[in-house]
Amino acid sequence: MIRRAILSIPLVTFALAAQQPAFVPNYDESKVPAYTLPDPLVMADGTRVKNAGTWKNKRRPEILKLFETWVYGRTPAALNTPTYEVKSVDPAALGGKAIRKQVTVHFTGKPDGPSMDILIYLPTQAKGRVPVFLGLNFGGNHTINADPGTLLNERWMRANKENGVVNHRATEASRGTAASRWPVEMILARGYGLATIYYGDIDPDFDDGFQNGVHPLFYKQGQTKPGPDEWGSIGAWAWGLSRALDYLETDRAVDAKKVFVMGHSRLGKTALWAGALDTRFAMVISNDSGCGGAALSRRKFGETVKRINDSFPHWFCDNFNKFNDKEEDLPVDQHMLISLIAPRPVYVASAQSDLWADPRGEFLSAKHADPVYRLLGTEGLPAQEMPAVNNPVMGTIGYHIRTGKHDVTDYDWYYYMIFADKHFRPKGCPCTKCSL
Ligand code: GTR
Repeated sequence: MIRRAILSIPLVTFALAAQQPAFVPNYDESKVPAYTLPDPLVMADGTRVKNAGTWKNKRRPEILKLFETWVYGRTPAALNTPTYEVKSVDPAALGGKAIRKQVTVHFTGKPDGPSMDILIYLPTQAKGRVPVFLGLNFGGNHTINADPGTLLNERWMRANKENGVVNHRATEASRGTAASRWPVEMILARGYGLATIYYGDIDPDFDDGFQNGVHPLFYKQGQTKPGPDEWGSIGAWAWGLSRALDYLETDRAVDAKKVFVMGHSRLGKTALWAGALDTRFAMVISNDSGCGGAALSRRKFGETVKRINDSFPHWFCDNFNKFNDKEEDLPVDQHMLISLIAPRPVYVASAQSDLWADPRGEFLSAKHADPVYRLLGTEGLPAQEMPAVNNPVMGTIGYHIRTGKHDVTDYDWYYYMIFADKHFRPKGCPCTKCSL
């Protein structure tokens, strides 16, 4: 008996190991498999898309449906009952540089129902309606700047001792801990506004079977979780961005036709999906969004579809699991996500040591979306090859790879604003700082 028991231990261990071998990311370009990308300009029935009308009325809806069904899940429409509660307005925040507004969106109109808090900074020196960068943040609105007037988020946070999160709740020590990613003063000085929301207000970022966050608001009678082709957390976060835009459209100080949705990493994936779903976003910025964001899935470089689905089962729709280790069977790849943003300006940024997010795969997505941008009469991406490090390229698609790690830096923001200037700054603007 004893002998059998001893013998069986390594067998069990082996069986477990065989089930779930440790994931070893591929970082070797020569081991990227040969792959063929689906052509964004060829319909599912083989017809070639030759004009903007066919793109807009046929192919674009077809691609959007494929992403909804197989990748991010279907996103419900807005509820028609939201209310906006302006919690505070300070006309002279940040030493007089900013008007700071804090607005709570009550999704169902009920003051005790699900809600999100938008923090908005607008430059005090602005003459008319202000173009605004809109992005979700990871740690609460109070983390983006040390501003003592910002409301401290009271919701669940990821454990993070360094950032002053205790028992999954923010403390005063959390203020300003993400300031390096949000150069508020620099944004204001260039005439732009910034609006931001804690992503956990919309859906807390852990797998609880979709009982918290906004998903249950949409369950049909008897439904307890989203169906295989219904939205996961990325879908919910993107939905929240659109609800923020609904509010911004009502704010007379904001130029709602110039709202630029921006996000980093998982929130970069979210920004791209939000920009694809909601054409009111005038410009989209993906910062180091990687797998399930800008990076091509078929390259299997760094993080892969299986790995992301295993680590974060709540981010995508359940159908996406069908492509674990079978990226070549996907009816789409991520260049088609970027093409859904066309002809609106889109900027994809990578970081040199962020191999997990596959910088080359992010560039190639931008490049393979170029034919759609050109068909729609825009400049597309003016680069055949991946540009050198710290050499941004900018057409209607922009791309850069900077030195450094997975992060958002002043360098990234500096070029996002140059890109915004290029596309949205009125001609003859007296500002000399922003001319290319
Ligand atoms: C990683 C994940 C990436 C990226 C990143 C982040 O753990 O593998 O896809 O989203 O998290 O959002 O910080």
